[in-house]
Amino acid sequence: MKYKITQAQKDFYRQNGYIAIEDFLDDKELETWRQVTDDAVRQRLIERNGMTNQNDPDQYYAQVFVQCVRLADTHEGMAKLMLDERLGEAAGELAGVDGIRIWHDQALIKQPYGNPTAWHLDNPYWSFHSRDAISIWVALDRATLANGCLWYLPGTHLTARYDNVGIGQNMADLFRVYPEWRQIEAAPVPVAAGSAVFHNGLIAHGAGANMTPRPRRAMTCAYMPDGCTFNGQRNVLREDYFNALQIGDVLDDPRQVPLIWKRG
Ligand SMILES: O=C(O)CCC(=O)C(=O)O
Ligand SMILES: [Fe+2]
Repeated sequence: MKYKITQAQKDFYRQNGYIAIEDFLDDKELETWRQVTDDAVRQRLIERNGMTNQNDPDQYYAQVFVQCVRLADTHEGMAKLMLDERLGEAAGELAGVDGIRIWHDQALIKQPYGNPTAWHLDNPYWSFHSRDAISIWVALDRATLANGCLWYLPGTHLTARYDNVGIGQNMADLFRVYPEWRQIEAAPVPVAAGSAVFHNGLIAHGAGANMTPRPRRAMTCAYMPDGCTFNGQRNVLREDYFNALQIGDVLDDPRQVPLIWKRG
């Protein structure tokens, strides 16, 4: 795993809000991530009882991708992959924070001829607000312009706000709230299988349709800097924990938001 971050990578990330790290996983690790993700997704879809968008009445969104959230909660192999301190170190060094907690993992499988992923921001959905939240997106298949690689509006993390525009069917809905971003040239990030793309929780990003007859698989994880506080939104919080929280409380339950890395 190529988890050691260089100064040049930090500089690029801070300025643009994303960075691709080619060949982040070696061949053996990639094979493991593929197997574990396929197994965890298969299991989750059989359960059919939560944390997947495949039960949603919104048929458009169900065909953007198969989305399975917090697979590490129910799959031991996935928990082992996600709790890896090296992932936390890479995320923490890029973000420039002192500790990294898991917010949620998420498999995103864009199916053959799946719909595009409209422009959106991630952090406004979550139960904490932070300008330093960061996610990792690992390509389990080569991600290309043809099958729905990620696209970013570089630098938008610097001016984004926390109001949630939501993700709908229209690619351009985000620009109703951020008209000043309309003129920004979008940057596609095609990557080889096993590569990782990190992005800031406030950067505008999306993906094209999958115009191939093969799936575009990605395994991702969203991270919360240590010390973030509850903003009142439920998102993926367990019901009992959510009910016990007051706005402003530090989110530090080790089951809900495990700390995977702390600056030494
Ligand atoms: O995989 C995609 O199409 C979108 C990914 C995304 O929005 C994310 O990882 O936050
Ligand atoms: Fe996203």
